[in-house]
Amino acid sequence: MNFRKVLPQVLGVLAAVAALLASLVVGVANAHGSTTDPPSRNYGCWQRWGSDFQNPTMATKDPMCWQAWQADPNAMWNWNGLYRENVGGNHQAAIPDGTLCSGGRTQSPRYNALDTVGAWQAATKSRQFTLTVTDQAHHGADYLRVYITKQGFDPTRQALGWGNLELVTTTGRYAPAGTYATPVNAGSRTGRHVVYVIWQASHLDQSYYLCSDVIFQ
Ligand SMILES: [Cu+2]
Repeated sequence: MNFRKVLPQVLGVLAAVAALLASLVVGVANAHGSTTDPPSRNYGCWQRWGSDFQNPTMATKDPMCWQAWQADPNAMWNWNGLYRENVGGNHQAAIPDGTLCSGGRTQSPRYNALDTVGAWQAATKSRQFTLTVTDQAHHGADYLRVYITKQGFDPTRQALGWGNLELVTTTGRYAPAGTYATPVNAGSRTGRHVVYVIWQASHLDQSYYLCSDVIFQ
């Protein structure tokens, strides 16, 4: 066999294999999604510290992210994977009080530290804002359900339960796309709150449970 003659074909096959592997890696890394504005707890920690997660100053600058990274870095690397399957729409039955931000400790212990009570870094928002869920996998949405904590609830001192939330927005369906945005009206709320989003994906019964910390001006 003349190696020089087959070399271009060998290189062609290698390039095809490399492209296939790259697409598989991207496919895994880009599966699913989260609330990206205002950022969910683990998405925010990934945004702020993903490229600097071993920096010891995180412990004092951003202590809630620090404890989450210590507990399980995969909660941040997999910021898009906080979901349950086959809940059948019975979200409150599937998610006990005190575990709302980990989706009822889904894939435990990966996301458990997202339930930790404390002063998570919060995004400043006006009371009428646009909420965006990023769907890297283009699953579509049967609906987004947006709750906000009642005025007076203090997420820095109290564990979050269903009784602390008020439903403020339920959307219709979204065709598969990269992002789904909805206007949200927080009414007369002021100060620190948690925005809680249920994203019911459309490709199968897969529901996402997402806590975002905000401060309303
Ligand atoms: Cu998914």
